[in-house]
Amino acid sequence: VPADGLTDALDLLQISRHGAVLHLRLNRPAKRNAISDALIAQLHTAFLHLPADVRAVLVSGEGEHFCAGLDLSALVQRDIGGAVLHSRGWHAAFDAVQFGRVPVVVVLHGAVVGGGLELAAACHIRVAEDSAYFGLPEGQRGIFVGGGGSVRIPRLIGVARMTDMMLTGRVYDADEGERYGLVQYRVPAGEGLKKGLELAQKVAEAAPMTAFAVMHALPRIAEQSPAEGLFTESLMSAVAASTPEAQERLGAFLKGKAAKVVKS
Ligand code: 1HE
Repeated sequence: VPADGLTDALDLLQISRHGAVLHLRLNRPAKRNAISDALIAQLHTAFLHLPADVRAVLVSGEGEHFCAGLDLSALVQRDIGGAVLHSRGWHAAFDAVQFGRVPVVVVLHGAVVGGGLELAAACHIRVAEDSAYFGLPEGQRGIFVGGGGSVRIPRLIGVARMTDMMLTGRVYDADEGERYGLVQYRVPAGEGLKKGLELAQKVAEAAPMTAFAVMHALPRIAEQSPAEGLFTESLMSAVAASTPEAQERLGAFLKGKAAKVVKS
């Protein structure tokens, strides 16, 4: 199915294809999908080697929980240099998720905690089932986020809410997650994969240059000054509009052959 014959080597991921969508399941349910060195390396590898015809990725977790975060057994007795490199390894893996070739939809259920929330924050569209809950137990464990959470999570919910989660151990439920912007979609228990796949299939139909612009330009423009952001926007919009695919889609609309925008 996927990643150029890598399936056997990626034994902590369950990988399947649904047309242009590649589905990656974290597959360590006995350890609540805790992210070990092997799992982070496999995630990184999978995202670096997506087959060329994949246009969207769906991520989910096997078992009762999406992900229990960092495999804490791996933290014990790591030296300072090793710990910095370990965190940088997570950054590289999650950058490959956020700034890869295709958008990523993630389906969340049960515990979405610590590094599990950091992984979710690196994805582009988050769907939460009713059972999902979000926590940053790093404070209780005497550690800090290391998988990009301090950069990505405040951009979703603000520094104040993340501070509260880390200092008091506050856990947000699926309702709060939706209200505060941790997830864009909320579905009943058991319906996450259906919704996630439906969304990933829609995403896979987006023109590749539009998907690229959304993934790569939008977050950068958000960090730029308004003047620089507007200029980047002009460049990106000219690049997108000049692709043959855009010309084809615009032509189809003008001939009355493309879908209109309708209320959902
Ligand atoms: C683990 C881990 C883990 C479970 N590392 N082994 N993350 C945390 O602090 C979350 C810690 N985990 C939990 O709070 C709970 O396990 C859950 C709420 C996620 C799930 O509870 P439950 O009752 O369904 O399962 P369990 O019985 O607690 O766990 C089942 C097994 O998974 C058990 O091992 P076993 O050998 O006794 O069967 C647990 O020890 C194991 N397990 N979670 C290692 N996290 C880059 S920096 C990121 C920093 C962080 O992510 S900090 C947050 C770490």
